Amino acid sequence: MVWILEAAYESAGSMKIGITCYPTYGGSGAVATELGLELARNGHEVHFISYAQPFRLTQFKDGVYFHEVKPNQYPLFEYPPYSLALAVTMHEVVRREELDLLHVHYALPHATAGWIARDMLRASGQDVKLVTTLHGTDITLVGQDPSYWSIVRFSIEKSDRLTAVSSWLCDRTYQDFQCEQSAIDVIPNFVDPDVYDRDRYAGKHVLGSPDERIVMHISNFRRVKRIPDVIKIFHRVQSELPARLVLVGDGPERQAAEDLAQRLGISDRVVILGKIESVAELLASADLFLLPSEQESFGLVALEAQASGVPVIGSAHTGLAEVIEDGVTGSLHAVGDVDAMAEAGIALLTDKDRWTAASLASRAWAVENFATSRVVPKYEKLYRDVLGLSQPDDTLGSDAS
Ligand code: GMT
Repeated sequence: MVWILEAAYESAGSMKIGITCYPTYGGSGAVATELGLELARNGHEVHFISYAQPFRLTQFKDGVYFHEVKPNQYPLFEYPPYSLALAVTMHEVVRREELDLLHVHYALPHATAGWIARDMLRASGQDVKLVTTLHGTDITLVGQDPSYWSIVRFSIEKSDRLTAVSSWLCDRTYQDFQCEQSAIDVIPNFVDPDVYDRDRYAGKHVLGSPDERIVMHISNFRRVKRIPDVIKIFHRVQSELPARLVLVGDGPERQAAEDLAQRLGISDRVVILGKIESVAELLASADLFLLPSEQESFGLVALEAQASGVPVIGSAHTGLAEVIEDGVTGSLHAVGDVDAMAEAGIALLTDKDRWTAASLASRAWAVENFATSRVVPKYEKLYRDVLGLSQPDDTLGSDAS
């Protein structure tokens, strides 16, 4: 589907940007979509290119277009070559819409398809710049698989600019791919404080009864999230106070979560809501958020929780250390240390003053450091830089690097 806007798009300083991301439930698709929507609000023209409409792109927005990639199913193909079909659609859209740059989210295979599209364009005398944002497992897990490592390295090196969502991920990219560290800009993920706002939904007890503390976890239920640890932490918490665990999302570990809750005898305390696209109202009902992941390059949902005034307990030595102010907006513990995580949770939930201080600090920290209006201009600055355009006088100084 293509959304066509009749009016000619002409405004000073505006850019035409193609965005490719995974459209499915997940942080990288959420960030890419929120970025595109904010860029459009800032007067740029944005073209999403993917195999399905991104899950957070739910309605028509002025200046926003969606181009569906349709890989042909031919009986010879056991695996239809999506990356090639994506490259062809990128090439077509850049030519037809005269895009200035392609911004791809998650290196595999998006940076590779972007590189092919850019080279095809160059062969016909047209140019487009390629910006790749590294999100996490494209570098740390999937990117390390021998069947992908060399193409991920090659593709990120061929990008005109690279960004990583945390310094932790930047360092990992350098270590795991021996890329030039200085070549990567760290631009953190961001949150809209007007949407993720506890006060906005105040008084709405959408979950549980008022005397119960709501402990929440939201993810795509992959192994890296350590869902059994979430259940074990909650098991200890609910033995000390009336509490309910609300799990949002779906994925391969969901059944194991249900089984473990059953074995521990806490099934009646655990609610599994499945996939929910807008989680702001749910987060506003939560008292504590758990993210005990094996690794986490950023943890967008931890940021959304904090903006909603929800302290977060997470894993130390991951990108969460840049997102959670340890001991202030929540706490960080060694991966797998469910006892320490449970104790920290109980300490917060049983001390009203302590919880209130952590909740207010969480909100303030998220708004001051990660508000959309602070972070998105860093991408705009980077785009202008790579395109050799002058910067408006009032953009952020040099802190996009
Ligand atoms: O890398 C992934 O696991 C997928 C990706 C996603 O699409 O959800 O998650 C990563 O990107 C998010 C957005 O930048 C980050 O908030 C997540 O921390 C990161 N996941 C991991 O590092 C496990």
